Amino acid sequence: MGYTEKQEALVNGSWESFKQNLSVYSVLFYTIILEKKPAAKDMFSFLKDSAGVHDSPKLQSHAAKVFEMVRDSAYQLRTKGEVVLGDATLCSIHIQKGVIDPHFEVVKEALLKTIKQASEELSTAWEVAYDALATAIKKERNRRF
Ligand code: HEM
Ligand code: ISQ
Repeated sequence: MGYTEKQEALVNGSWESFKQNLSVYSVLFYTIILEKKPAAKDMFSFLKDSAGVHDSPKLQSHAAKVFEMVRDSAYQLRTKGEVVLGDATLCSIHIQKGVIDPHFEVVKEALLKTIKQASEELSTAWEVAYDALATAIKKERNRRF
């Protein structure tokens, strides 16, 4: 079964809730990631030198970008049935930072938990969109190396 309009609407709805309280949810997102994988702290330039996770415009904009991309993947899945990466530099950044496959599961779990907090309802809509995007990123990486 393809990605439905209903699934896309669900993603857009919870994205709105997420955005309305971006400072809270972006801190929550990073906190869950670092709980799972404390070493990830040194990977992010804007976390490296701070003790713990603190709200900042940088933190918010980086976190928002990830959610925004998953939201865009939901749109792509509904309209053309696949996810095409728009930004080719994205893969280089992740390779350069040493991101490996298991990290995608950590980010996935944190993203789903954060969305659940923001919207109280969670279907597989976010999960399907995230997985399609993560697969596209990994595929592009494997194609290059
Ligand atoms: C950078 C998106 C998965 C670690 C970025 C950037 C984007 C992005 C848009 C560049 C600009 C920015 O940070 O705002 C995504 C998406 C992912 C994903 C959509 C999953 C589908 C991961 C994973 C890790 C990771 C699994 C591993 C922990 C990083 C790091 C940077 C980065 C360390 C550089 C941040 C910096 O210091 O500037 N990612 N990412 N990403 N990503 Fe990801
Ligand atoms: C992954 N890639 C880029 C930015 C991020 C911000 C928070 C958590 C994971 C991320």
